[in-house]
Amino acid sequence: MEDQISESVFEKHAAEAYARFSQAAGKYHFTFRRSAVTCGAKPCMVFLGNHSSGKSSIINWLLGENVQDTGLAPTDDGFTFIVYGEKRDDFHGQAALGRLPPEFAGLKAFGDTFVHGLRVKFRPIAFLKTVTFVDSPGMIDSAEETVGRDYDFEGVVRTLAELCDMVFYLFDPDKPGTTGETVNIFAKCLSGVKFKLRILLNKCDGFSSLYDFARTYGTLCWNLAGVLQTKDMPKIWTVYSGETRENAPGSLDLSDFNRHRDEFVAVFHDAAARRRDNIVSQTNSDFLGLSIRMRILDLVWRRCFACSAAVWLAAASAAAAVSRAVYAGNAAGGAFVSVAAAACAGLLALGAGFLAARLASSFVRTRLANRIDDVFRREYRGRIETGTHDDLFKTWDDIREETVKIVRSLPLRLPFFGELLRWRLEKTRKRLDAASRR
Ligand SMILES: Nc1nc2c(ncn2[C@@H]2O[C@H](COP(=O)(O)OP(=O)(O)O)[C@@H](O)[C@H]2O)c(=O)[nH]1
Ligand SMILES: [Mg+2]
Repeated sequence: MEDQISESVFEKHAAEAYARFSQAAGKYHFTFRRSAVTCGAKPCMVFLGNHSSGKSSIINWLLGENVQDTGLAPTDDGFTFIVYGEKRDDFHGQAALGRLPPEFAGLKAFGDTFVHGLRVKFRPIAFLKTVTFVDSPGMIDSAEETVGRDYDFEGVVRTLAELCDMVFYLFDPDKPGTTGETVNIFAKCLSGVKFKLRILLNKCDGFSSLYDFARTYGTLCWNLAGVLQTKDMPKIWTVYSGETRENAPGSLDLSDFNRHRDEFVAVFHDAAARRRDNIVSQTNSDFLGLSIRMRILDLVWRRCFACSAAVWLAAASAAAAVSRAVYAGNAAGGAFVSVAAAACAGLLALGAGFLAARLASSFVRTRLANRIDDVFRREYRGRIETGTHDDLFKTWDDIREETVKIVRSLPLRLPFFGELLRWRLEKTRKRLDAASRR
């Protein structure tokens, strides 16, 4: 009970923080990875993998009911949310969109084709009181076929991976390779959220011999090594769905797989704790990222402002001097001629000043973009020297590339009191940190 209260206090703080800083994030061209936190929402698990890798079957098995259609032929063309409801009800398309858990409301941005394939199924299954499942359509085996999707499939997977609390990625012995869309998904969509990823080698009940299993497991590891850029080999859960079976005559002994499968099921028991961990780490990296982005862009803006102001000042003095000289030079032509000539010369000098200020500002921005790591290190020198930099470098790595692009070319219309905003952000970060430890 106490846990629940502290959890909801933390979620409340996190939700408020996201709402309070969403406008500032927009100004600093920063996209939050988790754009909203819904207090009291259930942990959510998404299942990805080739079609017929057994995603729907494993969900049915976990729920103890055939909620999803299964079969060798592709049975799904869209994503299905399976949610707890007192009454069983199925919703498709637009109707489903309105019934998504609130944190997923942003999915509508993926367009009509995506929404058309969307389903929300309400089921009165006790297990669903603690967790929500998302079943996905299968990946496409060859990279060329990905163009066949009428919506941004990778974008949807990326968003789901960020919002869900666990990502299960299934392989089956028929396709232990990581080809086509699978490669893209691993490389693009799951970077930064690999800590949520659980790799499952499914259908382990189908191996006919130890040799058969070793060959498949080896192939999967070999293929994963190419796409998962980690030094350590990730854990691969060997599972199968359906009734627990003992070894059938002539096939592989299943007792080890059964043990492994129990471990896999146990993961769902601490789903709530996992959600909390995810929100803590995501809010931490979101707000630290925003704080770094603000600090760097504020500095760039200040430098540009100072440089442009200096150029303007010089241009204004030059304009005044030129006007005075032209006025004196044309004194013989009468007052009107000399004033007009002086004004023209002054305006020309100011125009040149305007151009020079713009050039100077763009020069400053290019220079800072080229030395962005030095800028970052100088700004955070204190924290780096004292060793109190926690996730500073990792967060900087995540936002560095985009920051360089912004510094180089995007318009900077920053709030005038950036320092004050950053001070408030830091205060909020500390408050969130304290709430997460409670
Ligand atoms: N032997 C075996 N077959 C499975 C297992 N899981 C799924 N299947 C079969 O694989 C096929 C595809 O399963 P499905 O759940 O529809 O895959 P999905 O496309 O990933 O949702 C079906 O014919 C299932 O009966 C499993 O654990 N063991
Ligand atoms: Mg399926």
